[in-house]
Amino acid sequence: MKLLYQTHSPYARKVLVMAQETGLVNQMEVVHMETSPTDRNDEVFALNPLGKVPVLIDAGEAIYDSSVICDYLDRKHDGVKCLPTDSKGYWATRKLEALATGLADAGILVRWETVRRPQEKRYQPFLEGQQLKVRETCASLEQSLDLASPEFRLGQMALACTLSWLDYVGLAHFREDNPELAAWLDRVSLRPSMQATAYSGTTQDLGKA
Ligand SMILES: N[C@@H](CCC(=O)N[C@@H](CS)C(=O)NCC(=O)O)C(=O)O
Repeated sequence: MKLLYQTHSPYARKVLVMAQETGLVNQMEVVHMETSPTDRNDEVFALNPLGKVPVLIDAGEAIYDSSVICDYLDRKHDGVKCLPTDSKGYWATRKLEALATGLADAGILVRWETVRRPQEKRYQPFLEGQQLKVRETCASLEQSLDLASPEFRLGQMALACTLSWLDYVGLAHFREDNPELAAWLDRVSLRPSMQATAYSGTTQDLGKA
């Protein structure tokens, strides 16, 4: 299998953390790809018409997005499933993953309205709307997540990748308001799967390369 990856993507890291946790990483070639909506990557577009990574190539087929890849990979190993098989566990995991992915989406939009978009094109109400989503989601997780649980399934993997990405890009203020969540992140960040997939690099938008 080949994974088109990006070293600073929370979505791509979620897939690689899962591959590490399940041992599937040993069957995978991981290739870094730079992507940005302002800078077309032909190699990625040839496989995913959305032009986004991660993309998994297996048996000649391209699979995307990160959530679908994780589901696909979970059917390819015999260890503890990252998506629980019981209904209650499955839906709780899916919901947490969706929240974590949405949190990454909002964080990326915050970056567009701050550092990525040219200053004169930034829109303050939109920025504030995305910042509100980040704040509300972190506050909700601080209250609702079972932070003492040792469980580390797809939902927790996605959340760890998103929160550590917020740290990585300088949006770490969620830590002040949500100390339990921050402590949880620090704890799960010690896992070998997280240590092996630390972020590096930065997105190259048009005109910023
Ligand atoms: N929903 C997608 C999001 C993937 C995504 O946005 N990837 C970014 C890298 S962090 C990307 O490739 N962006 C390029 C673009 O938006 O054109 C997933 O979960 O895989």
